Amino acid sequence: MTTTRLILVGGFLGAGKTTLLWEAARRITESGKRIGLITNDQAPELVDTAILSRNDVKVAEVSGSCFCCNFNGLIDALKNVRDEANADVIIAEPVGSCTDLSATIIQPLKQNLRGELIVSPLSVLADPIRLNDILNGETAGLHPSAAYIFRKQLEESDLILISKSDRVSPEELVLLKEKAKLHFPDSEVMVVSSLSGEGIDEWLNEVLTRTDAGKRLVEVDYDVYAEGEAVLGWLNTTIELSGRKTDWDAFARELMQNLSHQFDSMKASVGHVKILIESGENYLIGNLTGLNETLSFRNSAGTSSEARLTLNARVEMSPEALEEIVRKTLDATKGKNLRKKIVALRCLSPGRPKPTFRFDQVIPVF
Ligand SMILES: Nc1nc2c(ncn2[C@@H]2O[C@H](COP(=O)(O)OP(=O)(O)O)[C@@H](O)[C@H]2O)c(=O)[nH]1
Ligand SMILES: [Mg+2]
Repeated sequence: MTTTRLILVGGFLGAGKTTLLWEAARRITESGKRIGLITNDQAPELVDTAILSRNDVKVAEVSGSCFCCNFNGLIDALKNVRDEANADVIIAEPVGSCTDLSATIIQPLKQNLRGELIVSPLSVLADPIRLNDILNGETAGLHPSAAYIFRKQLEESDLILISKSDRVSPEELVLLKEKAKLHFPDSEVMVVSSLSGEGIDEWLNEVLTRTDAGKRLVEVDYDVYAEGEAVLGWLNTTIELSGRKTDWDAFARELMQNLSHQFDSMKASVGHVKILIESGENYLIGNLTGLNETLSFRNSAGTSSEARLTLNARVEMSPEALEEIVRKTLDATKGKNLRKKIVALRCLSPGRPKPTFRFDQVIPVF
């Protein structure tokens, strides 16, 4: 069996992980290497998997549990991607509310797949606006226990990647980088933008050559961690839309605006709300990663009489309340003659994390 390299890209919900996976996959493929991707969620019907699969690379999904609580699912996915795509490099994106990856994933992988898998330094992405707030001792609009997870992710990282650098001025970035280094002196800090391309090759150069993964373990209070996850309602749904010709981009905007206004008016903190509307070859992605001002759209699903909507929402409220809001908003969103057939819907609040393994020492790499 040849040695495959695994790059884990962590970071809080909405940090830009999936966008970076897409961009990295493109660049690695261009360089002549074969790549596979692994997504992860508490439930199936994942927008990320659907988006990444459009990139013509092999994508495996570990759903129903995070990597650390379903370590064997991660191993199966790794083997599946490696064998089917004959992958030189695999990039895996853990659930955004997950932490303690060094102790629960990286050390067990280093021990159990020695000789088969080279693990790259743990990269953790952080949205610059949220990061700045966290470094200032605030909670970035999150529940304090969710903000604790955000900080723990950074603390255990080998590489902190300040993402979306195109959204911040160069002067602010310099300050932010310095501040991040002061707070997390054991991690290296880099700056990337999947949009402008800044820093991506530099980061790839690090993670494609280095082997110092999971250099340290951090203490994690699992009661706080569990609360940080449990405050989020989690909803994944796929809906078939059909009827009269509909402008799907207008439909998407109305749906996301309505959802966003409701969450804002309830002061419900948004981890991430993401939609994908696919109509034939055309598709549109909508993203909300906080207050209404964070709402953004990419591409176009055009106008047609049929489309498929996948919606993932992680919002601070009970799953029941989240489901009611999503159902009502969908009903109220334009296209009265539009049929909306729910083909899958899962709504939950993540249970207490119970990792398959938790190592208490760093496994050396020879
Ligand atoms: N401006 C900008 N936005 C980005 C960048 N990377 C991701 N985003 C946006 O951030 C939001 C969350 O991205 P996503 O990759 O889904 O984050 P994830 O939840 O960490 O996987 C989306 O609206 C993306 O379009 C970037 O480099 N620049
Ligand atoms: Mg993602």
